[in-house]
Amino acid sequence: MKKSYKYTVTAALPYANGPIHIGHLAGVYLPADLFVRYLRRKNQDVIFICGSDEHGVPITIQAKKENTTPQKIVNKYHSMNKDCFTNFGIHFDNYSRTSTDIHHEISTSFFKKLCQKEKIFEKVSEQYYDNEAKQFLPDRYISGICPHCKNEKASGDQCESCGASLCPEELIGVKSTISGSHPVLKKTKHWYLPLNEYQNFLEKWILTNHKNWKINVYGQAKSWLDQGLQPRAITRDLNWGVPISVVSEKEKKVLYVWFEAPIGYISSTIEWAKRKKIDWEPYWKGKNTKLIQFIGKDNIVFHCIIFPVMLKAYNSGYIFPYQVHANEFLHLENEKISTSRNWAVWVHEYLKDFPNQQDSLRYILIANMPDKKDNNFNWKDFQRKNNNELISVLGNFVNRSITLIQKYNNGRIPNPGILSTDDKKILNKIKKTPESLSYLIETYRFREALICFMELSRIGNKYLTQEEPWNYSQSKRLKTILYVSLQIVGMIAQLAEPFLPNTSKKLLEILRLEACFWNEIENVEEILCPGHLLGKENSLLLFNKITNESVERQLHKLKIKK
Ligand code: B3M
Ligand code: ZN
Repeated sequence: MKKSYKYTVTAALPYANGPIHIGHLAGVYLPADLFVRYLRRKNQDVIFICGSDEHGVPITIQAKKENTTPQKIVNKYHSMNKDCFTNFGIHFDNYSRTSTDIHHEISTSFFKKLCQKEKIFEKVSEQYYDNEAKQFLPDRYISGICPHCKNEKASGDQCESCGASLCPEELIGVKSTISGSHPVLKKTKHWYLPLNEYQNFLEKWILTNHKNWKINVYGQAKSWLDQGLQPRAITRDLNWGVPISVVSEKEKKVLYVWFEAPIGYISSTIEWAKRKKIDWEPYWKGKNTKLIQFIGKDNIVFHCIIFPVMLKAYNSGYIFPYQVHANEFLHLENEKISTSRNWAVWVHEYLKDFPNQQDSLRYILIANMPDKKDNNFNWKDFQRKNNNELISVLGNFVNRSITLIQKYNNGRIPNPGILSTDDKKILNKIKKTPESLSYLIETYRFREALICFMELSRIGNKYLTQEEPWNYSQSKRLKTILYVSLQIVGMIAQLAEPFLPNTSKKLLEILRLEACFWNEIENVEEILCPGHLLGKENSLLLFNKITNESVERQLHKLKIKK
């Protein structure tokens, strides 16, 4: 990784219409956080950008459900989600929101400039209208049968079941989700982004230059291109959203949420740069900047087709996504997570039920990450992975090593003495781990990276069991075994952070070790030098056991929801 690069890493802006659940973490925010923590430990210039997506029909539907206003909904869930990410340890450089003035300013100027440059066109067409509710029915205000997968609850802009992006006229047997009535067609004017004019650009940019994208991303983008791109409306007859200034006040038209939300990454960056008093442009226009975007699979088309076309049409030097990383969906107890059915593990509730156990959840969500296909979270597996892997493998090895060195060498790293062939093999193997992890993380193989990281503890446990240091009392051999074990513990402490940041911090404190950059770890002769004194015997408890009672309590909570 060249130091000269900058990295702009974005995570999909969650709708501020509900709390964050484990599916959001496993799908988007945890892989993004792991990747950014790794880049920071590689001493890279990286910004991590996110914020609340506060417009669109999902917000107004939730406001209706909670019998309140959209503004109250976004205020409630914006602060709830911002706190939730902070408390869980997902540290963005900026977590903004699309109701800010700066975002309204930037997204409307983006729209106006596309108008002026005639990169978008107006068209009057017939759109579905609900005579009872007296309003047009865009996006989730209309539902019908998906023409692709026959899902009966597809909405006017996308099908949650197969991820297809739709237009209302494609749906079969439509009905209004407001009044349930059958809508009529009524004329209205909208502005359209001529995606079809960018077919060749996208085919070259994606199909030729980005064959390296994950198969689910490349595949979905390709299927869109194979079907042939059509112009897409980028305005809506709604009164909640970024108002467009090209119509008279009385007509309530706003920017389509999926036109302005991706611009939210840029406005969040500008807001951050203003606060830091630095120039934002290098992060969005620098020729040595890599834009890496983490999203869920139902957002692929907006990030691979629509947003790049907007940037291309706007034509003022914006970079295009270097990587769009989309995970599949995480299920809960083998059922689809559903906000509306309250079938979820809400992160803020997890933090209350399992205080200071963020790393236990990080561990299982990385281990079960839905990277290539949908995957599942269940509470019994959570208990098993925490107790039989984190505690019995990682925690146990650290505990044994620290207890031994406190007992036999007063907590001081001994001279290695004469290293056996096995000792040398182990030291060489652990020295290669940073490089192996770099390869796996930089190719977004986070589950394999976690397995590679945990291998250090497995090697350590096996070493102690075969060497049986307790049989040597004060001999030279004992000191060599202690030296080798503590090099492994030191490597674990240095490499844990992207996966288990809280554990890494605890371990570095126990070892009285500073976190060093990844490249330094690769080149250092030994992580803990002879003579180095460890911290006094503070708690060696790295993880709490997950009890049967706590699992039963969670399952009971879910049963109530069934
Ligand atoms: N608010 C996430 C979703 O579809 C959507 C992401 C916007 S990223 C610009 O739930
Ligand atoms: Zn479908």
